[in-house]
Amino acid sequence: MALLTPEDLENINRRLEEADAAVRSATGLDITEVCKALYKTRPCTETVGIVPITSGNGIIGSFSESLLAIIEYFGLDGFITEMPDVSGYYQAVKDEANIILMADDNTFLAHNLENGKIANNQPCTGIIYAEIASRYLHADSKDVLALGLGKVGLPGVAHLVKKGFNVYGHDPDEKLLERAVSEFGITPYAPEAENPKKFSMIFEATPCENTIPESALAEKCLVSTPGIPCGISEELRKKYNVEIVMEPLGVGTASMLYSVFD
Ligand code: NAI
Ligand code: 1J1
Ligand code: MG
Repeated sequence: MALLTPEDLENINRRLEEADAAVRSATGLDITEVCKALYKTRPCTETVGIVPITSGNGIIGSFSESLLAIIEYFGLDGFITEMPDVSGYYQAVKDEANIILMADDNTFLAHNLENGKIANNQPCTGIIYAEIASRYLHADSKDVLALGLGKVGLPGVAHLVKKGFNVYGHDPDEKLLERAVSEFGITPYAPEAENPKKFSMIFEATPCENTIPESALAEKCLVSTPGIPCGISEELRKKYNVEIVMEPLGVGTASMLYSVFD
């Protein structure tokens, strides 16, 4: 699992503002409006308790602080517990958090203690980046390219298929590709084909660079990607006038929160 680093989280407020502007430019809606359209929920007076977790690779510098900045950016109240782990969870509940946010190396969850709803970051991230891709105002068809069919990518693909999009996908892991073909009916994408297809919407969810082949890029296409590092070079972005939505933590966290609201 590719873990965030403190460098990924530098200037989180500026990154969120840029992502909000990019989502608005691509879809006509901001991040909050996409979340509301996606989950048909709204925040009321929730207080979010953020519990630092020391297990595994331990506390990531500024992870909890970034989550607090993110929830405040989206207009919610919250606090970071003084103690980590079980003691922190106890404090969060005692201090009347309505929603708990906490992450170990494998699972980043949001748990709404009022209504029992629970969310996992990986599917919530895949679903919102896929939703953003699906709402591209300059789309030329219902064809979407999905690169990376793992824990984030596959739920995004499932969401696109459910919304009626034609999904073309690739993952070097043949088992994952086969599963996406058999379970969701996607079309394997072959970049080495003679007349490779071009896409106006690309959803990328890999931990690798240069995953997006030049031959797949339509002029002014949208790349919607949670993947860190970015799957497309600066050079190709400029050459094809690519619109890009990419942000390390806040967009996925907003998706988690709206998925556990009433
Ligand atoms: P994963 O390991 O489950 O899946 C990644 C998949 O990408 C793998 O199946 C791998 O075979 C595939 N892949 C590698 N190279 C490829 C290529 N050239 N073309 C197509 N597929 C390729 O990882 P997971 O959990 O799905 O995370 C994906 C990325 O998303 C990671 O970089 C992770 O850090 C990031 N992430 C970002 C979040 C955000 O809010 N921005 C939230 C959660 C994860
Ligand atoms: C670990 C988070 C690891 C990631 C979204 O409490 C702490 O400081 C640590 N235990 C947090 N997960 O890096 C995922 C979450 C993007 N990557
Ligand atoms: Mg995000």
